[in-house]
Formats: sequence, structure tokens, C-alpha cells
Amino acid sequence: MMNKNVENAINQQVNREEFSSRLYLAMAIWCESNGFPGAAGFLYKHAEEERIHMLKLVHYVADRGGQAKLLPMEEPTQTYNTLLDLFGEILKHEMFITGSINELYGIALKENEFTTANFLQWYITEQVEEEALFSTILDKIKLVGSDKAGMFHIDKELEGMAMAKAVTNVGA
Ligand code: OFO
Repeated sequence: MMNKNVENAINQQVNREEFSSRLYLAMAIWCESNGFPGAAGFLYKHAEEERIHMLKLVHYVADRGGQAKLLPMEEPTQTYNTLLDLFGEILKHEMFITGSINELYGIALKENEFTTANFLQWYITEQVEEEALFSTILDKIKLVGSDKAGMFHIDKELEGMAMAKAVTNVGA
């Protein structure tokens, strides 16, 4: 049976991953209605990935003989000023998630839950990738500033990244 403190902290992480999915869905919706179809496609895909992050935790709790709890969620921000703003918010959010995973890992170690600590390694690696991905995108957006042609290219690039993700998922 899993330690109660660890189980509670995992449930909180379930909530945060679920919120990430909802936040990126809200952002995708904004992008779609504000002339960024590529960014929208990319974020719709990313919202699905966050749902997978959430489900991995849910199944882990079940495998350990527990039952994951779904906690209430706040409404995500649904309007943004610019694409730069939006991706800035994503990077901030991912840094918060990294902190949350690290905290959860710390709780697992403190409670001698080494199986959970081992399981969390995947999330620790994933967060390195998430932060790297979003800071790269953010740097590109900063570079083009308000140049319309540059923004168009970035949107196309994001569309390509979403398609590459779809192909990778099919192959997986
Ligand atoms: Fe689940 O990695 Fe982003 O939030």
C-alpha cells in the first residue's frame, strides 16, 4: 500500500497535469480564433500529451492498490494579448510543473517510497524536455518581434512540429 502523504501529493500532481491539459486547450482555442492555426494545432496536440501525463499517474496509483482522486480545477486564462505573451505563460507554467515534480520526488524520498521515486524519473526527464522546447519556441518568437512575415513562419513551423508529433505518436 502506498504511503498516504505520497498518494496525496500524486493526486495533486494529477490535478496539475490535468490543468496543464486544460490550459493548453484554452490557449489552442485562442490561437485558432486569432490567426495562428499552426500554434493552435501544436497546442491541441500538447493538451493531449498533458492528458497522457495525467493518466500515467492515475494508472500508477491503481497499480499500487490505490484510487486516484480528481480534485477541483481553476478556470484557465482564455485571452492573451500576443503569441509572445502566451508562450511566455507556458514557459512559466512548465517551470512551476518542474518545481511540483521535484517537490513530489522529495516527498517520495522522505517517506522511503523508492518505487515512486523511480517512477517519477520519467517526469523529471520529461520536464527538462518541456522547458527546453518552450524556451526555444519563445526565443524564436522574441527574435521576430512584431514582424508579420516572421510570425507567419513561426506559425508554420509550429504546424510542422505538431505534425511531427502526430507521426511519432502513430509510430509509438
Ligand atoms: Fe506534463 O509536462 Fe507540461 O505540464
